[in-house]
Amino acid sequence: MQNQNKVKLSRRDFFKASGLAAAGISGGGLLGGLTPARAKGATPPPMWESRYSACDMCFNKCGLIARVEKGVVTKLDPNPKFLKSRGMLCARGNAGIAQVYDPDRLKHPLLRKGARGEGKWQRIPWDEAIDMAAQKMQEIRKKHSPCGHLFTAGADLQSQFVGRFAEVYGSYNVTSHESLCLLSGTRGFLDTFGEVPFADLLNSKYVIMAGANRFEALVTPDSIDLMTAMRENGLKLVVLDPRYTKTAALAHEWYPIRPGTDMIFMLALMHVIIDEKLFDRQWIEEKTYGIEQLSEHVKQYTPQYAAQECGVPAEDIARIARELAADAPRSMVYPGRRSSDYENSSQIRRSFALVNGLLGNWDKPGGLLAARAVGLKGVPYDPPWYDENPDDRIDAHAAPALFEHDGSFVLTREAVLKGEPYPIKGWFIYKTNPMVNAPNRKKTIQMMEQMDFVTVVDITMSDTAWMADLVLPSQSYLERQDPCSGLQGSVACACVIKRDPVIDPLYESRPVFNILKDIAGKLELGEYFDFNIPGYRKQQLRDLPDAEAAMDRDGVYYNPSKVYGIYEDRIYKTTSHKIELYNQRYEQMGLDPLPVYTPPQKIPESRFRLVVGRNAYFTHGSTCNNALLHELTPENVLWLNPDAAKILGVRDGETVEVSSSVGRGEIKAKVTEAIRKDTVFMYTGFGPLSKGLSLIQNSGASIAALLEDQHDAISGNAAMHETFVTVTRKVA
Ligand SMILES: Nc1nc2c(c(=O)[nH]1)N[C@H]1C(S)=C(S)[C@@H](COP(=O)(O)OP(=O)(O)OC[C@H]3O[C@@H](n4cnc5c(=O)[nH]c(N)nc54)[C@H](O)[C@@H]3O)O[C@H]1N2
Ligand SMILES: Nc1nc2c(c(=O)[nH]1)N[C@H]1C(S)=C(S)[C@@H](COP(=O)(O)OP(=O)(O)OC[C@H]3O[C@@H](n4cnc5c(=O)[nH]c(N)nc54)[C@H](O)[C@@H]3O)O[C@H]1N2
Ligand code: SF4
Ligand SMILES: [Mo]
Repeated sequence: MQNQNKVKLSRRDFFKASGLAAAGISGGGLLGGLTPARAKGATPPPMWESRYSACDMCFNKCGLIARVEKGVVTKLDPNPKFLKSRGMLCARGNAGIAQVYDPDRLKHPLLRKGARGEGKWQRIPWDEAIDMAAQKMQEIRKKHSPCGHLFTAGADLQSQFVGRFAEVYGSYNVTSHESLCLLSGTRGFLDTFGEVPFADLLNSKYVIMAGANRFEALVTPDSIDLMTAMRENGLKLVVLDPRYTKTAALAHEWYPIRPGTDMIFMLALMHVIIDEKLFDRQWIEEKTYGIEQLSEHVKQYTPQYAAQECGVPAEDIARIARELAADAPRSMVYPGRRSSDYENSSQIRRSFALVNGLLGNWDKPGGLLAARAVGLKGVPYDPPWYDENPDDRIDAHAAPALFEHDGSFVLTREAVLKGEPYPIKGWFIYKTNPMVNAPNRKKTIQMMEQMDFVTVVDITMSDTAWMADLVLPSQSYLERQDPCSGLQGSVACACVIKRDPVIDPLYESRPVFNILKDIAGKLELGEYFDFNIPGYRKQQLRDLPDAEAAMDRDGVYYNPSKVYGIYEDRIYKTTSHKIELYNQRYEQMGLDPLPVYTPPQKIPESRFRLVVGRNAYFTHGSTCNNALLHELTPENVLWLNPDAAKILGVRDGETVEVSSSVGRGEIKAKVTEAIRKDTVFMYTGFGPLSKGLSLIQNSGASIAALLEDQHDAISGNAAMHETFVTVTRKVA
């Protein structure tokens, strides 16, 4: 990644473009706002205006500057003042224009006419759409109690309003993308450190990256800081991945680990570190709980035993342990992000956390960091109480340590399908696409089919919208006004951003805030939405008097809060108030207080393990149909190792049939050394059901149709790497 160059180029371009370079103005504060004051008659009026916004092509929210000519966005550039992304905008960020002006965008409210999923729609006016949504919600609430309605929202600055609406309407049943994404990792780290850490990659010397792909799955500032530290600070990167990813390609060492065995690798690292006394005794005594139990526990996990299981040679495991310990606390096992992998992912990720806890890679330069103070405030409200409601969420107790606000999508779906412990008959979905991103598409279809009414708010006819009753066109991120959002953690960010419209809204699109406010009004809940976004922001910013002006001037506000040593005067939010090497709460709950390795299920004869992942120029299911990005990834293909291909008689580029216990698909094979013999891989988002995504009709296969819906035993997070598939050559 040529980020340094990119920043310089973009800056130069920006100054050249805006005429500021010629005016001899340089540096700070992006020159006091983006539309510069000019001496009367000195220069012709600008050809375009530059406006701040924040990218929304993925969750990272990188700061951007939109060039607007006659009300049209003609270019998106990075905001050089935005440190979290180090002044970067990735390929997807640049392609935001193609999302806003996508001819496939939803243009007006649509009501289903034919059978569900048949694709027959009737255009209706907004008034009618709002009335209908409100009336259906009222009916469902009366018949089944407020908890008979499910609300689902994805990663967005306005998603908080969906949560607020659900709460005042009275439903506890709220899910999000998070239980398909990171909750098992969150569990593992939260139950060790009492909070979820950020990685100080820029200042680190040694990083083990397992089950993460930071040079393709971009997370800012991590992706850029990792590269900078490798180039400039001598950081050593060790990657464990069954695929030869771009991250693996750039790493100092890559091990094609046997999938599902990372835990024993981590336990063996701890075996060596403890056996050879490579940890800081004072740190362990003062800050951690349970070293005796951990020492006893890891005795059995010798590098030799681990090597047999995970395939990394024993001498390499021992050497990596020594190297990692030698660089501690400026070293880390990187926490990763998506952890929706295995049925024991919470414990796998906890083993990552334990190595860091043992070595003291915490709250100091180059290790894992606590969240920084940003200062943004919540906007409290007092929701009504509904006596008729059941006691709990529909998925309550289906896993021992569910997160209260997100629950588990796969366990919620299971309960909805059974109708137990109570029925759910309404579903409101905003900016997330479970038909594509939840495993086992067949079950999501069944879930849709047994709903009385489904409302989807999206910008395109996603597969989820395709299955709905009412589809409402949303404003894109460049058209809407959003509340403030805080970004905390790492040296680069303790900052606040906001979004203001860069252009007028296209077609009849509306923000979900207005949609919910109007529905709330009809349900006599108007008092809970009796505000506007600027007023809401004022409340969020009540303790940050300088923030609004900084955001207007620079597109971002930074809180100069403490980066390191946050825990010098703070107690850990764990049972022992220390870093829990041994988890007492797990012990009380009957869970393993220390991660116990059990081998992954053996791959049956003639089958492959299917794993998921991404590349740097698409985001899940939401960019496959983007005209600019589609050119780079026009379809998905099945990665297949040459040895496996030979046995199957499959040649590169040939179409194969892939089948699992829940579905099948046809897809071209990509025969490549970049994957283990026992594993196959494909990208997400292709093979859509929706006929409203014109570029990807009949392109590739749906991975959601193939993935089985196992879940992590502790957190209920989806477990997407537990599916075995057969691959057969398609005879023409
Ligand atoms: N370009 C781009 N960037 C993104 C996103 C995007 O869609 N596109 N999405 C964002 C989101 S929401 C998230 S959560 C993050 C996710 O980012 P990451 O946390 O980096 O997750 P993945 O990209 O899924 O990478 C997981 C890797 O684990 C490998 N793997 C599979 N099984 C095993 C195993 O048993 N052990 C080990 N060691 N490795 C295994 C897979 O081959 C894959 O390369 O990316 C974010 N950034
Ligand atoms: N097979 C497989 N499944 C996965 C993953 C994987 O790698 N492989 N990754 C998992 C992870 S880490 C995550 S985070 C989840 C993500 O899962 P999702 O949250 O479903 O993510 P997206 O596919 O980006 O879906 C976003 C939806 O919002 C719509 N949208 C985009 N912009 C706007 C807007 O401005 N307004 C509105 N209203 N809608 C908008 C898009 O059209 C799309 O339908 O998927 C998980 N599932
Ligand atoms: S990483 Fe790329 S797509 Fe994601 S917010 Fe930043 S620029 Fe946008
Ligand atoms: Mo994610």
